[in-house]
Amino acid sequence: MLLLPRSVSRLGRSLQRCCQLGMAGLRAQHSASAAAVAGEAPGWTGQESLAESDPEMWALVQKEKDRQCGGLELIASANFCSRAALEALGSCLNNKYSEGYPGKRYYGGAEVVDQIELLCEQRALEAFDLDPARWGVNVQPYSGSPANFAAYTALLQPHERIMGLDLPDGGHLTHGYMSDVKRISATSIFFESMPYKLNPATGLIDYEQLEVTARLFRPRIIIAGTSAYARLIDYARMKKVCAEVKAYLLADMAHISGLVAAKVVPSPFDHADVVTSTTHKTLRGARAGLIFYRKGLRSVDQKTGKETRYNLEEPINFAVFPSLQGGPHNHAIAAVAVALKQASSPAFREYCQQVLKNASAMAEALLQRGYTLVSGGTDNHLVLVDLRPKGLDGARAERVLELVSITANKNTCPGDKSALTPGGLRLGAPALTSRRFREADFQQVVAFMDEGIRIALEVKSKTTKLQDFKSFLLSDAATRSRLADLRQRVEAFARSFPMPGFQDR
Ligand code: DSN
Repeated sequence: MLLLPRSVSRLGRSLQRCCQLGMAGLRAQHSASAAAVAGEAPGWTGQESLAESDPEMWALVQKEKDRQCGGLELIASANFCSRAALEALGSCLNNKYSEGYPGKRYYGGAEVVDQIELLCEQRALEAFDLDPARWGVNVQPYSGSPANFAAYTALLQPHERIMGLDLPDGGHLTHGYMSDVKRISATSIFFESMPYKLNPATGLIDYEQLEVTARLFRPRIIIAGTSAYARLIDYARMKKVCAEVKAYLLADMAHISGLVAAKVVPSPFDHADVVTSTTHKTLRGARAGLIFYRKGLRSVDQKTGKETRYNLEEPINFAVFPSLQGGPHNHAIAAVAVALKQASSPAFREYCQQVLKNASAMAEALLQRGYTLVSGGTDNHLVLVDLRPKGLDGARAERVLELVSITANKNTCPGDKSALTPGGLRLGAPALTSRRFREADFQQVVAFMDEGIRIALEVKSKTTKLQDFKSFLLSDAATRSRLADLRQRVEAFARSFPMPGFQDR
């Protein structure tokens, strides 16, 4: 499947490039090639391919590509970006500095990147069916964590209060995570955070507790967003709490933004004041972040009739640049624009429908094999398996699966004490669905996983600590042979599916 560098195809590619460069380029290329043929050190032209310029790095990229093709990617936040978006990402747009915003830059020569950024903004609003009179968007955040920090910086004074789902309950670091002994995320260092939790009995967000805590804590922002939660969020209920305590509702839809664009899950835009997202998870674009903000009327006082208008656009734009970031990554903005165009297509909607069907098929297959799922199932793109009833933990399962080319991640379940050996395993359907896996294929994926978990259980019964377990996997001949056999079958299966992106990178 992989293209190996061959001098013939290299020459062909060089010639093709020369044709595109015109006569001056052709001459420069010819002298560089002639020097190479004569064995002289060629001058730097910057037109050498990665394979020519840095074979060591090229080989590592090939190795990673091969790993991705031969593996079953089940990290719930992962996806495979399209070739079209990757072309924009790897383009000359990388070269352009353009601090500021379209029409208001600190550098000249920004006329094209202005058009690119405006196109990206337009496509972002269109992808989520937003009226430009009611919503605006900043497309410059480098990724999701900077987007969240910028949103808080815009809306809050230092040490004002936020509430988000606790990280061990399926929230995110940037929703104010702190441990019992340390403020971990900058969002808990520079702001005061109070978590809300899952109800351990149901595995669902404990909205009652959230309401009680919000009345006591009086946060300025409540965050509706998750990274390891298999159910839908009740945005209307959270908005009601926000209205009562006069907080903003910020929805971090990073995990589900593709599903929202495809309208296969409820939209946070119906209720939130601010919506943040990454662009590379279910949205399947390049890695970047977005901040959507409301414009226009915010509320009308019931007694006095006094109108309050949103004032989010200027503070959010100012927080992103110049407060927190420098030059926008124009190559990423262009690649996100490409992905947003794709996300508005009927084909993308079909993809997202299939993501939900596949996640559901995975949940069903796991239940049939006797696994316990947090919340009992899934309504979105992921499932959270609670391995504790099987007598296993996520760390051991993750390691065994990794050795058989199945990529998943350990995850805390409600009530877990250790983040290093938590009880759960998070499994997502978006990436493999981009490789055209369907429900029956996910049943096979679960069968492979189940084989791996059985090996993990046997090895656990013969070892003590996690480190012994890991060493045994690599040293015991019989176990190694079982792992090799399973890995070979997993990889043969995985390689039979197509892969988005470039063929060789
Ligand atoms: N790393 C992402 C995830 O796995 O959910 C969150 O940022």
